[in-house]
Amino acid sequence: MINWSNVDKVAKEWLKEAGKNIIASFKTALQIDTKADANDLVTNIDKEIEQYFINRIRETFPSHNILGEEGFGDEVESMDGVVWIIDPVDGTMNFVHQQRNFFISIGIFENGEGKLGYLYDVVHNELYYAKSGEGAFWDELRLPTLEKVEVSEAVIGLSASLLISSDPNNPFASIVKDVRGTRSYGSAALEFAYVATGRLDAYISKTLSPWDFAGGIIIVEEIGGVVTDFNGQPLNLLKKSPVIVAKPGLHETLIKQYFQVN
Ligand code: 2AM
Ligand code: CA
Ligand code: CA
Ligand code: CA
Repeated sequence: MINWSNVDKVAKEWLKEAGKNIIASFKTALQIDTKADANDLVTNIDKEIEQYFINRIRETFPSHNILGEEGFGDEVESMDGVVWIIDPVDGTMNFVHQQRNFFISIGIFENGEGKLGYLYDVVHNELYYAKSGEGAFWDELRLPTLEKVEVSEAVIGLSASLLISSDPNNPFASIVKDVRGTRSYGSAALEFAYVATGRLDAYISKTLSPWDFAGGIIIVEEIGGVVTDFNGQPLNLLKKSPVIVAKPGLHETLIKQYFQVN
């Protein structure tokens, strides 16, 4: 039997420690590289923080598997057993350019079921987390269940790049016209935390990787939010996917009205 309270306790300690290390790095020179394209950044801090978590997890829970964005973890091919999915810095461009609006994201799963989710706003020292079946929290504050909202009253997060399209029926352009407002924060983890706290009613992204949504999905689903791909199908925790995360009702309407048009 896994002592989840103990896993939760140490995960929180490690998050705080990692956060302190990131803040301390603001005073040092960053080493910035690119990955898939010129806008896809990675720094020495992304790598160091991922390695920090992996070292701690391996010495404390040697049987657990780890999937990390920067590739220092295991080659995870199945969700069997306990799997930690880690994004050491979500919003690396924000980290590099703004020194804010970046999060650490961790989701811990047992046989594919979300058990513990963490989204850590390092700069504000605010932790959003959920223990499956026991609620979701913003530090000590329990987050209420998410309520339904109409499209016309919704404020949603999406990237401006979704609007660059020659398609006259671009669903994202229609959504932008119909909602109350849009915001672009550049960190999927932040946007999941904002949906969880009601600061956003929905967040839409064309491609996210497992480490972008693993922590967030556990928190948002714990309080009745809905997370799927654009067809309304559940996300595969080991694959890249389009993602729509929203309050109940709004999620169904967005899928039906904008993505399931024949
Ligand atoms: P990252 O900063 O950890 O890479 C930016 O819009 C959001 O999308 C961030 O959460 C970012 O995570 C994620 N993202 C996913 N794939 C990306 C890519 N190829 N380039 C930049 N950001 C990406
Ligand atoms: Ca990245
Ligand atoms: Ca990410
Ligand atoms: Ca990252």
